[in-house]
Amino acid sequence: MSSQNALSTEALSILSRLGVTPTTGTMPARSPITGEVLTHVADQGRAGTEAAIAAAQKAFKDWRNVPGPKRGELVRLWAEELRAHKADLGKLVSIEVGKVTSEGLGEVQEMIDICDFAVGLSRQLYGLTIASERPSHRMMESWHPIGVVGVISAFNFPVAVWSWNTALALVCGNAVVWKPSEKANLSALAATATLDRAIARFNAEGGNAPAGLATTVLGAREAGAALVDSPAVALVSATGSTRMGREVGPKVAARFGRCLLELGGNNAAIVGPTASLDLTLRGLAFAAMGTAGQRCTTLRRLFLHESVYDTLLPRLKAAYASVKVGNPLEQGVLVGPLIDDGALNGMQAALDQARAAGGTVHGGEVVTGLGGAYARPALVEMPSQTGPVVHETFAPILYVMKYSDFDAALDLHNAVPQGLSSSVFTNDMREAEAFLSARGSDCGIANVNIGPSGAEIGGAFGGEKETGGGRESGSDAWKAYMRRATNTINYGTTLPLAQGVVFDI
Ligand code: UN1
Repeated sequence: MSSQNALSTEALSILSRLGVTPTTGTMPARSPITGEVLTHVADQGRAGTEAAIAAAQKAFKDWRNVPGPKRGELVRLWAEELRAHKADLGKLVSIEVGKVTSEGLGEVQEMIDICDFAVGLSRQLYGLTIASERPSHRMMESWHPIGVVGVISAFNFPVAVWSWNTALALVCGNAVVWKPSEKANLSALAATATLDRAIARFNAEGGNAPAGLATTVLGAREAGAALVDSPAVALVSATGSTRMGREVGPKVAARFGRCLLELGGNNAAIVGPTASLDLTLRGLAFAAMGTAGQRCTTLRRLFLHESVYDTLLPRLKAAYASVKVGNPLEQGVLVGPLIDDGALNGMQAALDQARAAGGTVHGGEVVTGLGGAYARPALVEMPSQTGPVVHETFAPILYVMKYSDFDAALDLHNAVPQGLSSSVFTNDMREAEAFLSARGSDCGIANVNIGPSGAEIGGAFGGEKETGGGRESGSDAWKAYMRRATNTINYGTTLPLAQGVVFDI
C-alpha cells in the first residue's frame, strides 16, 4: 500500500472510530504531507448555514434557561470525550494540516484546557452590584446569553479555536454554528463528533441540550458569508487574515452585530545585551519555526542588540540549518509542510522581495520529493524594517535586524500595522518592565523571556490594530459572548428620580 493510501485509510478510520461517515461531495480533503486527496466531502453552502442558524435560534431559546453550572456539566463531558479521543483527533489534525505529532496533540490539549476553564467559569458568570444614589434602591448588572454565535476558523488551528469559542459560548448559554476552514474539514467533523457524543451523554443523564445547539457546516465562502450576513447571528467570531477581517467586520457592523476578530500578526522579539542566550535560542527557534511558521503568533521579526548579534546569529543559523524538515508524523521532524502550494509560493515571493530590499537569506529552499509543499525555514538578515518585513507572510521566515538603542528598537517593534504578540529576552529589569509598560509593546500579548507563540488558554488571547481587537479564551473573554443588563430595583414605597429630577403628576 502506498503511503498516500495509508494516510487516507488512517484519516477515514479515525473518523469511523468517532462514528463519522462524511457525506461525499465535491470538496477535496487533502493532506499537505503528501498532497494527496484523502476523500471528498459535501459543500453544504449558504442553505446549509441558514438551516443551521434557524435550528440554533430555536435551540438557544431552551438552552438559555438551563442553569449555567448545568451547562458546564455538558462541557465537562466534552472534555472527557476529548481526553478519550485525544490521540485520534491529534493525529487527524497532523494528517490534515501537517502539524508535527506533539503539536497535533497539543492542539487537542488546548481544547481540553479551555473546557476545564469553561466548567469553572460556568459557576462564575459574575456581575457587579453598584451603589445607588437613591434610597431603598439597589443596582446590579446581569449577564445574559446573546443568542447564536457564528464561528469562522482557519486551517492552522483547525479545531482548538472553535473549542475556545464553543466552550465559552455554551456555558454562557448560547448556541453555536461553526464554519471551519475548507482546508480542515475532516478535523472539523471529528471534533464535532466529540461534542455530539458529549451532548448525547448529557441528554442520556437527564440533561436538556436541544437539537441544533452546536452545528458544523462544511462549505466554501458562501457558507461562511451566510453567518456574516444573518441578523440572527449575534456574534461572529472570525479567525483568519486581515483581508478577511476587513470584509467581515464592516458587514457585521452594518447590521449592528458583534464581531470578535483574530486576524494577522507580525510578532517580534527584542533580545537585549543581558539575555540568557541558551534560553533565548530555544525560545526563538520554537516561536519562529514551530508549526512551520503557520501560527498567528509565529515570531516573524527579531531585533538583536549589536552586542549579541555576532554571538546569537551564528547559533540561530546553525539551528536553522540543522532542524529536521519533513513528514510531520516522523519522529525527530520539527518542521512539517506548508498547507499548500499557494503558501509555498507566497514564501518564495517574500524571500525574493527581501533580497530585493537588501536582505541576506539563509535557508528557505524548497524541499522537493515529498509530495507536499515543503521548505526549509528561512532566516533573513535585513538592513532595515522594509519591504516584506512589515507584512505577515504565513510561512517560516524570520527577519533579523540589529539595534543599538532599546527605545529605538521598541519604536520599530511597534511600527507595523499588526499587534498580536511580542517578547523581550532580557535579564535587565528596566528593559523587561519598560517592554510591558504603557510605552512598551503595543500588542495584546507581551512576554518576557519566552517567545510570542504558544499561549496558555488562561489568559485573554488576541491583539490590537490590524489584528482586530478581539479577545478569546481566558480571563474575562467570556463577556464577549454575553449581553449585560443594568438592573435598578426599588424596594421602597416612593419613587425618587435620579439626578434630583422632579416630575410630580
Ligand atoms: C492561532 O495561531 O490562530 O498562542 C492561535 C498560540 C496558540 C494559539 C495560536 N495557543 O500560539
